[in-house]
Amino acid sequence: MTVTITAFERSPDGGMGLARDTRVRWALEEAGLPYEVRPVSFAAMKEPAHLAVQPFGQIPTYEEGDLVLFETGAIIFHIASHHAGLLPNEANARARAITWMFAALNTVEPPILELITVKFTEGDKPWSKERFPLIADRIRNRLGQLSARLGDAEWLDGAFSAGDLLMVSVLLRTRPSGILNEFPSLAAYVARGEARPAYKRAFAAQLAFNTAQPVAG
Ligand SMILES: N[C@@H](CCC(=O)N[C@@H](CS)C(=O)NCC(=O)O)C(=O)O
Repeated sequence: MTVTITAFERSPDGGMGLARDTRVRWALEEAGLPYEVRPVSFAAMKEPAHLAVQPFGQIPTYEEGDLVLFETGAIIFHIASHHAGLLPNEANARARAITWMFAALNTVEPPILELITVKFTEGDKPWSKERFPLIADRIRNRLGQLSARLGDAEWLDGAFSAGDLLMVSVLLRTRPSGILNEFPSLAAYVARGEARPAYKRAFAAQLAFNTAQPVAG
């Protein structure tokens, strides 16, 4: 059955791979699933047709026959549940990998998103300069804890899993600020993720998409 995802018509990052369709593309590539991409403009994202699919007016979404999903965690969990390679079979190992999926989205990503918001959406506010270092320190705290847990392991818990896929995707968003490189073991962990052939295919696909000819009109 054909899988269709949505992505920004033009990602604000110009193809750096930081928009959330990249993590879904990566999971689909790891699972070996072909997919199509439906571009959505910022205006269309807030219109009824898209809101019927994504109630918060965001990308990405995932369509597979009658099934329509939103939220990258749920989409990647669905892909990982139906295809080999992203979640271990053994029940406890599987539960731990799912724990890391939640940790990536629920514990590590929130302060990273705050930094992006204060920089790009609230950058003109008088307090943003003071707030920025406070949030940066919150990210450093989380990354220090994560780095301590990872130690010199290759992945977070045994073999590469959807937990690593989400954690690497989230950590990539700290690279532009320079914070990722303050944690060499996490920078190396992210580089291992980026070196996976499935990630490379996903990155190349989103780059081609975001740097294609400008949309007319
Ligand atoms: N929790 C959602 C977040 C989705 C999200 O924030 N998507 C961004 C793109 S990466 C978006 O559509 N932003 C535009 C907007 O919110 O108006 C998920 O993981 O799918």
